Amino acid sequence: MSDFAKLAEAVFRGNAVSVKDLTQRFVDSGDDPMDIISQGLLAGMDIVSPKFKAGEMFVPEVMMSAKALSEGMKIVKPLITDKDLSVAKTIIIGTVAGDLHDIGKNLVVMILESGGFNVVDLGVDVAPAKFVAAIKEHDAKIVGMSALLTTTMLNMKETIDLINEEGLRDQVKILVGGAPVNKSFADQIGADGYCADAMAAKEMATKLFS
Ligand code: B12
Repeated sequence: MSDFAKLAEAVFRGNAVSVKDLTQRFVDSGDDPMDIISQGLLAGMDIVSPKFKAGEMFVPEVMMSAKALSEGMKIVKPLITDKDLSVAKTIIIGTVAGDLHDIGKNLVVMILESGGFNVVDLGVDVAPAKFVAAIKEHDAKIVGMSALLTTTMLNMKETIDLINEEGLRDQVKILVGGAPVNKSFADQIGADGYCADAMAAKEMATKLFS
């Protein structure tokens, strides 16, 4: 097994200690940070994605892989120059106003980051005005909203309405997710897409940016 394959394997296994150790070793021996990311860290998530989709891996295991990956990313990210991380790939994400659930949203954040996106996480209980301010500040092209309550999912519409009022709707694609949300609700409120899970979010974001 090549050394990068060992790193990928450690990500897949969710072994954060090993990921940190191997990543640091690659950095110390002068490997290109982008190679460490693409051939090691992201390659590990590429093993995870189809297994999760096929029901061979479950949420806690995926979270361990994503956490292990983020430990490696912490080491290499400061070494990446602006030319490597395109600002055009910025995604704003948050759990909508009144809602404090963030486990699923955090998983989406980790998986999107593993896909090389620059994710600005606004946290939980995010008011429509805060989404709007963040779109303007970061010149984001995608906004992701999460809601776990049937009451707060209505705040997705409030947020989209404000994005419209502020004249920003043509600039951004809007993705929604969370247990009570579905495709028909997404269509009803004027979102661009609904994703059932974090892997689908990564696939859709990749498609929207390409
Ligand atoms: C954990 C949990 C909590 C924790 C939250 C901790 C945290 N930090 O998130 C705590 C204890 C705080 C909590 C509180 C409450 N909860 Co709660 N909670 C849950 C529970 C058990 C699990 C949710 C979860 O994390 N799922 C796992 C994640 C991985 O799945 P997920 O969130 O769906 O995310 C995936 C996808 O949906 C998608 N996705 C998610 N977000 C996004 C965003 C985008 C952009 C995209 C593309 C995709 C995407 O990708 C994710 C990963 O694959 C659910 C029950 C359930 N089975 O859903 C109830 C549940 C959501 N809670 C419920 C309720 C009622 C409450 C409370 C009102 C309880 C109370 N009386 O206080 C409060 C509300 C607090 C508030 N204001 O938000 C109800 C909601 C009922 C309803 N119809 O609205 C549920 C369904 C439980 C139930 N059966 O009654 N809760």
